[in-house]
Amino acid sequence: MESIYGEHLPELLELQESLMGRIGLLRRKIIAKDGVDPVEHCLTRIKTEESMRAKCRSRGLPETADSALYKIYDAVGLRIVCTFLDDVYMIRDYLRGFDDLKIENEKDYIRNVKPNGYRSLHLILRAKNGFYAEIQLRTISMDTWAALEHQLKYKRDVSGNEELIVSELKRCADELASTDVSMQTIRNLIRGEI
Ligand code: 0O2
Repeated sequence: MESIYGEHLPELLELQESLMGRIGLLRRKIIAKDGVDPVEHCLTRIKTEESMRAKCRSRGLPETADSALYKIYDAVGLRIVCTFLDDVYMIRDYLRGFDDLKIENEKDYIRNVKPNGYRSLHLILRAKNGFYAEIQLRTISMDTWAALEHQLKYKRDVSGNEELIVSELKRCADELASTDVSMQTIRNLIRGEI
């Protein structure tokens, strides 16, 4: 079967590489300025064929390159895991300043937490070549929660305990979020910023 990305996979790979390069340069610039790296780690992926086709179906879109490239915006994905809460917004502000990239949409699930407790800042970028990429920015705590929750979602046979599991996951997310705020406060105190 032909790839859902048609002949455009090399361009997606190019966009992915260029964004990772930009993030690398940005980190070096911030380290030179502030002496610390605001990014704990950064991951990237091209959405798999299977996952992209499933997303098209779930959106009622035909499984075509047009859907995958122009109707769904996360064929190229980057996840930037930051050390502190403020760093998430600092990186976002730097990204806003990249003049060859347009931020088409921003979803702030940190300020508007998802009902299950998911937190992250999602940016949809559009590159000059017309292709989109999704950048997820989050703290280490948010990333830990999302990774564990993602794994648990695939565990079946929770019959009878569903409500408890959902509320416990939400509680863990909120506790981690409160730790993020405390850690940020400690850093501000150390830096003499408060
Ligand atoms: P994958 O494998 O991570 O790519 P969008 O499709 O992004 O334009 P949508 O569908 O409203 O818009 O998505 P949303 O809610 O903005 O975020 C989509 C991505 O965020 C997901 O990608 C996950 O990576 C992450 N995400 C969102 N909600 C949750 C959640 O409750 N738990 C976890 N663990 N991750 C979440 P995909 O497409 O699901 O898959």
